[in-house]
Amino acid sequence: MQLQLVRERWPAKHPSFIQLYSMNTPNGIKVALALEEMGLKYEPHLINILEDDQFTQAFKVINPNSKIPALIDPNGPDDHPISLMESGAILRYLADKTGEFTPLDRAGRSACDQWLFFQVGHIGPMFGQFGHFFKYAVESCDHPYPVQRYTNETRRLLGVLDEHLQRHEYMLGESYSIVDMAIVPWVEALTSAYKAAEHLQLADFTSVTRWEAICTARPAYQRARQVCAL
Ligand SMILES: N[C@@H](CCC(=O)N[C@@H](CS)C(=O)NCC(=O)O)C(=O)O
Repeated sequence: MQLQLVRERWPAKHPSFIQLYSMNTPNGIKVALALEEMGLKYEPHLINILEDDQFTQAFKVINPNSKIPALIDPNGPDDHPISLMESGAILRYLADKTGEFTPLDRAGRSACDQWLFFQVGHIGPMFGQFGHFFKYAVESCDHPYPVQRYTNETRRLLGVLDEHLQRHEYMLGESYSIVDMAIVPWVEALTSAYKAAEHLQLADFTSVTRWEAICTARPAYQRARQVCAL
């Protein structure tokens, strides 16, 4: 079976645990955070994307798109193992598995998924491109346009979050959920990884700042940041 290739490349000490293949980037932290918050037993394996581990044949078995994070749950639906890619889909899977950090009624679940898709479709790609051009591609691109474009888009999205969080304690209202878990590592990265707080004038977004402080103070968040660290 194909999964055998993955298990041979990254042997499990605890084969009955969920196997996480990741690195502590914002998308990686999201899934480690959900596993920590939900108290699920899991075993992390570092996929070093700086050394191209994501392009190996073994990793492509669990993500043909060669991106972290991915996981294998040996105790998936109907007692079969399941492997999953895409952090949003993984958060949804884990929330469904545990019944935690997600509304269970249909309307609430749809509201949850709309913000989850918003994170995966907008926040991740735009903040990621912003970080790429603002910090990592400074040497290879000296044209001002990409930084301008992604600065504008990042600030626009922060404005969407800020307006929402002026009226809600957390993204889904009173309860911390997988939506907060999906978004907060990206917001934190603007300061910690990209060192762009001043450039983006993050202090303007007072409700985002309030919410970020509450989310990042959670002990699970502090633990998740260290999972699959280099
Ligand atoms: N939509 C994907 C994005 C995953 C993604 O972009 N992961 C980055 C790290 S944050 C990655 O693996 N980069 C390696 C590469 O691009 O080669 C998800 O949400 O899981």
